[in-house]
Amino acid sequence: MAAFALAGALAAGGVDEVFGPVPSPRQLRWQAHEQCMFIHFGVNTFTGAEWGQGKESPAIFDPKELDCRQWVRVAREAGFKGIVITAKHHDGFCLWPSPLTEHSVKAAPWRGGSGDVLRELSAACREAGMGFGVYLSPWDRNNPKYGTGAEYNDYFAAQLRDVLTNYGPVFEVWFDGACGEGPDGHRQEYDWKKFVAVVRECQPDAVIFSDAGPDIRWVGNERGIGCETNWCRLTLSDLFPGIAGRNDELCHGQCDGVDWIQAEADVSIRPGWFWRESESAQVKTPAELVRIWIESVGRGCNLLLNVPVDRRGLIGDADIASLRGFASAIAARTVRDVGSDAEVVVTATETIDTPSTTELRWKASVSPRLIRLEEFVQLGQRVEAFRLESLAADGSWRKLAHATTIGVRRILEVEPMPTRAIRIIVEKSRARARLSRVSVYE
Ligand code: FUL
Repeated sequence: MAAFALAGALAAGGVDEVFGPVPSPRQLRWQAHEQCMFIHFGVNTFTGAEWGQGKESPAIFDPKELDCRQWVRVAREAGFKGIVITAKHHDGFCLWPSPLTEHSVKAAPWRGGSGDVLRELSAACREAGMGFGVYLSPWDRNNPKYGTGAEYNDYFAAQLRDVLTNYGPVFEVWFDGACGEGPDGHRQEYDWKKFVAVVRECQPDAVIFSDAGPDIRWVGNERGIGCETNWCRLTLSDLFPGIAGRNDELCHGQCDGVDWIQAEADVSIRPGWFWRESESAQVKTPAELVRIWIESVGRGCNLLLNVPVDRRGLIGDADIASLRGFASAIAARTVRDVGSDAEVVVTATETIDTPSTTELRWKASVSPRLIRLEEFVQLGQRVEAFRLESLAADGSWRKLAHATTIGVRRILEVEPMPTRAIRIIVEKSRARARLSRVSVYE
């Protein structure tokens, strides 16, 4: 990694000021995870449904071989830094023995009714230094209070408190915006302010995900794809979780948004979110996962890849094989960063109208294949357009790539071509460009 530019640019441009919103310490910590694993698991695993009705009998939940350490091992080998589990999906079945409902593992045959998936998973995560996160669906098709307004909101807040105070540190709380009708046809108005306050009080370091923050936003699609132009900015007062018809904005961000909100790109390794036998032949291939990685992590999102656990309580062989292929393909692409061998020349500019150029020069020729850029986002996201060029044998500069935003990170695949120099030309920036990393992989 060439972590040069900030110092170089500061020297050339003097002390810089913050431009627009910047990430909080908890957002920065989360950003560094880059990729995490999602796990959908619950009664749907045993019925084959994607959305349970809330009437499923807990008697069906019996994952006889459940082993959370296996999940964590698979996640770690694939390069994930955290796991987010569906503690409760829309059907209301709780994977922990919630004292607030009978619709939980308490009523299941698994471990004689004394099992607790959150306990086992949080312990396995802690043991391996893996982040532990929870998805808790506010939509609850089982609970009779759902649709009553304040009464249900108090119930959900208490359930949240239960999950967030009994299982150690939680790195991410995932709120699904889905809001269906209650048993009597009434809709529930969620009290997001209250829910957020509970998270802040019980787990101040956890980031909160929803369609619209307050810490991380949904990327606007369930294909795990970030937008080419991606601003880590939104004006939250203009949005709310579950908002419909704004997916494009969620994908691009709002370039003038007043809050720092990075996108999380979620996608399943299989067609559905929950495991079903019939989809075991449709697990995404390593090549498909690499493409998703380039278009999510490489476009400044964090990736949340769902790997559903099967009826045994294990991650299946097909999913493991694909994840291994994915991890080794990424490792092969990022094995050596020749950026650190380069002499770096930064031509920072005093004004934003003149392009600023960062040139990397090598003594011997290199063949870059993957280039990773990062802005120093602690001072705000700035770059709007840039191009990459490489020095040809005849001394002319050839275009390698042309792109828009950089932000948290930008990974570009380029046609390998031997060269002794490449340069990054920032063509348009909202304030003076500040790169904090340039990695060049052969
Ligand atoms: C959606 C849910 O309705 C799906 O079932 C799934 O959990 C997905 C990640 O979020 O909103």
